[in-house]
Amino acid sequence: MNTQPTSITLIGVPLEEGSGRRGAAMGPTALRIAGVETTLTELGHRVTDSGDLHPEPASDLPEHPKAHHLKIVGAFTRALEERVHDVAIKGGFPLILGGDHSLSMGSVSGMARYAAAVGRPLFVLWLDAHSDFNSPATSPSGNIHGMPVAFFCGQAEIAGILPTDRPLVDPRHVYQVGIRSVDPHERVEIHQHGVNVFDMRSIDEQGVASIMRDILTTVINANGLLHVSFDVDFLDPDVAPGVGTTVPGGATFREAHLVMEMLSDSGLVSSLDLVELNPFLDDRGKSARVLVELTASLFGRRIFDRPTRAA
Ligand code: NNH
Ligand code: MN
Ligand code: MN
Ligand code: MN
Repeated sequence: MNTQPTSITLIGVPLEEGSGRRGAAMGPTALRIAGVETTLTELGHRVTDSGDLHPEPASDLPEHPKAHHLKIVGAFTRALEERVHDVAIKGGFPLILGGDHSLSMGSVSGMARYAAAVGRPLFVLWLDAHSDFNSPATSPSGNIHGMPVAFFCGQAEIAGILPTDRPLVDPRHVYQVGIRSVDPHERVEIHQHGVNVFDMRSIDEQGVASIMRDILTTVINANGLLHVSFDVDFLDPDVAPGVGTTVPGGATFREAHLVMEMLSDSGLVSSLDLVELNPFLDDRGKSARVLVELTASLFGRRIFDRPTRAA
């Protein structure tokens, strides 16, 4: 096991306006009730809960017919970018309690600024049923939670939320695992920009262990930082029903668990989003508990310790 005691800062992001339905704003509360802080403390980490962000809507941003609730999502993006960067630059690990997936425009941009400051490339592991590579021009829904990857790769400049000269993520440093719902334009875009996609068929054929080993080797060889963005719908709906956009045929509990254990062994993870949990749709806290369980594995909980092996 390779998990050093870590200074973790919890950042609650009660944002649901990016998702086109209500409920995800209760995500941070559900994750707290499911025991995220005590679970991590018991594993030996120092945990600080910095509370929830509550930014005022950004009055300088326009109403946008194809990017719904831009003033609210934009305000959260700016506030979270700043908070995540500040936690990382002080040596802390930002753990973001979402909130819908549009928040990753802020968290990943904040980590990209931090990575640029320390001179290391940022890699992103995107665990999701969806590619989230739409832009206002291509989105079938206008919901910004389908756009964050395109945004932090510089491919969806949504009306000046953040400066265009900010550090961007190289799309070839994005690894998407668990994908099974991609819109027609996204298909073209992710291919064109070189995003690495491991869809459910790859998981079936190769297994998550082989996929993760390859990804982690690439990050190690590049001396990279690794941001993990965990969308609840990565999991099969039977495992985690508490999400607005269930897609059948997702990752099993064991597959997700193994991903987290291998991430933990690698010691490469710099930051984590837990997103799209919708407690209103959940089954008696089941999905919130699963997320906390998986987070514990990422932070060193083991069934048995194993001799360390190279990734
Ligand atoms: N691709 C669809 C859209 O852009 C759905 C996105 N929904 C998600 N993404 N839950 O993870 O509207
Ligand atoms: Mn998503
Ligand atoms: Mn999704
Ligand atoms: Mn493009």
